[in-house]
Amino acid sequence: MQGKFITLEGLEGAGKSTQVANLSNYLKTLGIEVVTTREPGGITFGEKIRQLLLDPANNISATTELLLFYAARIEHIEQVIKPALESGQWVICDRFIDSSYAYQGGGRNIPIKWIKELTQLTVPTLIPDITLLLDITPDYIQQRMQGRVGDRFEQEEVQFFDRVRASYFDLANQESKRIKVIDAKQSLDKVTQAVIKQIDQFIKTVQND
Ligand code: T5A
Repeated sequence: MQGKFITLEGLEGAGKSTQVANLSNYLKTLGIEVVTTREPGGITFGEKIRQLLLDPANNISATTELLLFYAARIEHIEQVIKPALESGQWVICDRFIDSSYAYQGGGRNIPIKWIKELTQLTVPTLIPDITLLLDITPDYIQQRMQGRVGDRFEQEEVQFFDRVRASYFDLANQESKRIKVIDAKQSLDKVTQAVIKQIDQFIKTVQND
């Protein structure tokens, strides 16, 4: 049986990594085999590209940034995501293609149609089965990131994150069946409950298919 592909999206500090871990533990209690991974990254090659992309010392164009995300993504899909799904495991990925639409499209103003074309060209067939969009407003970023040195994205101005957030909402409106918005400004416990509720509903639909 083909596994299921779950992605988590949202602004910096929305709680994605925390919820990836919580959700993985939850699915394991249901007897589901889970692989957790992240973008950019997931494999050594991707983690090296991640370092390049996040290093504030690297002054690169929006196009270079976009192409680097896709270079990392192509290998990540081929080496990690597809093999896991084909072997029946469920994959939980911290960020995926929606991040490119939101950050490079919304944040950096790269035309969405270019990103769509690049996606068609490079990774045409892999769409998440469900995406949880953990929504916070940009003023939460600082609060959640206290004590951390900001990476190249975290040093962006608030307007950048406003555009990213708006772009995420556009995606959620266009694909309301796949993308479920969760209010991530709530307490950690409440967000965890909301995540599990969405996944329980998703599991029911999978069982009914
Ligand atoms: N990017 C990525 C693109 O531009 N295009 C792309 O195509 C892709 C794939 C990746 C960067 O790359 C960009 C986007 C990003 O800028 P990243 O490190 O993967 O960077 O992403 P971040 O969002 O920066 O990851 P973070 O780890 O910083 O944020 P998380 O995972 O959302 O948040 P988390 O779980 O680490 O939580 C942060 C803190 O908040 C607390 C946690 O305990 C932790 O201390 N917290 C809460 N506190 C109170 N209430 C809650 N509900 C909380 N939830 C978590």
